[in-house]
Amino acid sequence: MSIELYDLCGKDKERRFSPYCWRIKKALEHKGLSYETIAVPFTGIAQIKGNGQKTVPMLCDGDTTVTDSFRIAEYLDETYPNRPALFGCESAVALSRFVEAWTYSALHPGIIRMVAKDIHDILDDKDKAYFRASRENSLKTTLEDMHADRDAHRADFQDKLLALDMMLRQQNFIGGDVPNYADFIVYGSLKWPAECSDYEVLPQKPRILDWYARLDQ
Ligand SMILES: N[C@@H](CCC(=O)N[C@@H](CS)C(=O)NCC(=O)O)C(=O)O
Repeated sequence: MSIELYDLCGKDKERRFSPYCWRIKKALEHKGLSYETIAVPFTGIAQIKGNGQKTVPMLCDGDTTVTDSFRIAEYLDETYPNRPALFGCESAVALSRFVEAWTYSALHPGIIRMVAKDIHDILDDKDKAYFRASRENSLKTTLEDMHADRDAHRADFQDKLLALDMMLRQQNFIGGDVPNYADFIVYGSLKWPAECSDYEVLPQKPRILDWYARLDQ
């Protein structure tokens, strides 16, 4: 039985925009594992297998169910050690945890403010109501106000990518010569706005654009 991945979707079930789910889709492809995705809207997550799940991705591999993207990546390396590594050693796991925390704290605040209104607009009516209420409550502003300020949010966000640009002067991937899970973390978060919005968030910096294009295949 092939691996199943529960993947967030919009009103159009082919619209897949979750940064955490993209990390795992890249991880599965890197390991050469075949999988199928099951589309789930925000308000369907709690009903997955009737277990009150709070977030996606959720991966089912035979009788094993794993949640949380980082934990899923660790599971894939532990379970399929003879396939290309996502980490390869304990220090890569530890460094990837830093990359996960940096991505969440430095990149996600800008991304959500640039595209929250666009995410809302691609959801079905039930998800729209849930998304507006939950995000306006957590971000303490309206979707429309964030949208109106998005050029300013983009300038701040692009400044945060300087570290990636500087690193790419030395090497092709965060993983070195080949990508590892840390690349998929950052890539997944940049794929998020690309899949839910037409707004161009990436800076016109060739090293970053080339790195993204190498991963976006
Ligand atoms: N730490 C979790 C975070 C997953 C997460 O936040 N997923 C979002 C989708 S991008 C979600 O399911 N949100 C549910 C909600 O907002 O109700 C992971 O790495 O898997």
